[in-house]
Amino acid sequence: MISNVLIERAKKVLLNNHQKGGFTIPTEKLYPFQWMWDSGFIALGFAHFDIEKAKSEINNLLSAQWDNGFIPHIVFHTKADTYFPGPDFFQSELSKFSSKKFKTSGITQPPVFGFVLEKIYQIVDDKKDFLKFIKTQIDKVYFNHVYFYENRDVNNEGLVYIYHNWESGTDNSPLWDSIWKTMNPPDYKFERKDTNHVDSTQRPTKREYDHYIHLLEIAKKYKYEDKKIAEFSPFLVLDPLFNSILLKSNQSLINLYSIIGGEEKKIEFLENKQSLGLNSLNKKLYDTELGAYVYYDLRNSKKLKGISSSSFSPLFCGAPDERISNQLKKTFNKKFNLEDKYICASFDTLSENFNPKKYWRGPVWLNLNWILFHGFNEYGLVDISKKIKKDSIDLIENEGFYEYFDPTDKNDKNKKRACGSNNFSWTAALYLDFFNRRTKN
Ligand code: 2M8
Repeated sequence: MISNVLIERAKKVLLNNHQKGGFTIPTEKLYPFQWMWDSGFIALGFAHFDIEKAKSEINNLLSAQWDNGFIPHIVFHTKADTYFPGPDFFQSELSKFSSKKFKTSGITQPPVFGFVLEKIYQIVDDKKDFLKFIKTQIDKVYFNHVYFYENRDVNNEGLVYIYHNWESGTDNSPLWDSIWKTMNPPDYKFERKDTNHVDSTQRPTKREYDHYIHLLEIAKKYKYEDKKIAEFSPFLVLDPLFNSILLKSNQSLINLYSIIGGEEKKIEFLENKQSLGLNSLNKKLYDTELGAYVYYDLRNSKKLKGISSSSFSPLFCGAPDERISNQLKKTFNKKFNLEDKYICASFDTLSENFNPKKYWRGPVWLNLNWILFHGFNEYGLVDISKKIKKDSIDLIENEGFYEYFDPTDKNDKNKKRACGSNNFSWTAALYLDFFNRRTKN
């Protein structure tokens, strides 16, 4: 299909998912509220054709920030009964810090807003106007980073934990399986809504959901208090993707504060965390044996040995030195950059746990592709970054703006690879951004 037509369609997907209140849902029915990291990518997409919508997207999400700096992963601006768990389950009001303005969830997601503000600043024509907007938002993002370092960096090593698989954004990664084995949650009674909207074989199982719900019950029992969660949650993980995004956003905040001027104290705080965090990422999460970054299970004091698309995300924040980046390239080529597969499967394609159609256990996701594209590109590994961009665009042009895609049998032109929900906002948004960018060479 001609790209101009696709560009118009991508804009239409975003505009159709945009709501009256000035925020955008990821997709109809399956995700009927505003989601945190989705919003960041959506704002970037809007910035290519409607900067006011990009601004209101960011402003709406950040205005649900809690009094302690925490930013929730879902903001329930409006009512909808097509999603579980909703506001009545999360009960954000249990926390003394929660937003008084909106009902929200009580877990977070990867902190994308620092780098999103900077990327948008780089692409807009009217930089003066956008800088004015940045000045109204940047302290909220900074406050959020301070929240992370003060509450979730239990070893003072510049790495912050997540306490729920939904905080990772890579919800049912096979890497959580070993943590589920340490838990034995009740067989909860609840009504799943997601499987009414998409093929249930492409979603997590009921037993997996029992674990997800159980972790939330524990957090609610302790009124979402970070100290208690750190003490009692069976899920306490250092995630290379989450931390790379935080570090990338730190750097963006430093860059933007330098442009604004007069913010030396904040810059100093961020720079300290930056050098600590980059160092720890390499020391604690890089696994020499696997030649890739891995997750670290703080509760059980061990690495979660396995390779996923997140394993290469530290390229995005500039953590790897030359030795590590060379090794990452080799590992990537061996397991993900293959003749018969689209890049980038979300899990090790050579593993027995790889499942090409099941959510975060194998399919290609556009937001991870976008992060990896920038990571490899920044390291000058343009043969890979160009391929990521091409595969991303090809998948969308052949299949549509789906949530995720089956990467297998690349040469089979008749294979149906579209998975999950159609008309998915971040797929459309990142198509627009991919289309407008060039690789280095
Ligand atoms: C998916 O996660 C939600 C929970 O947050 C769900 O399955 O109900 C994930 O893909 C997540 O990364 C994404 O932000 C969210 C909305 O698109 O959907």
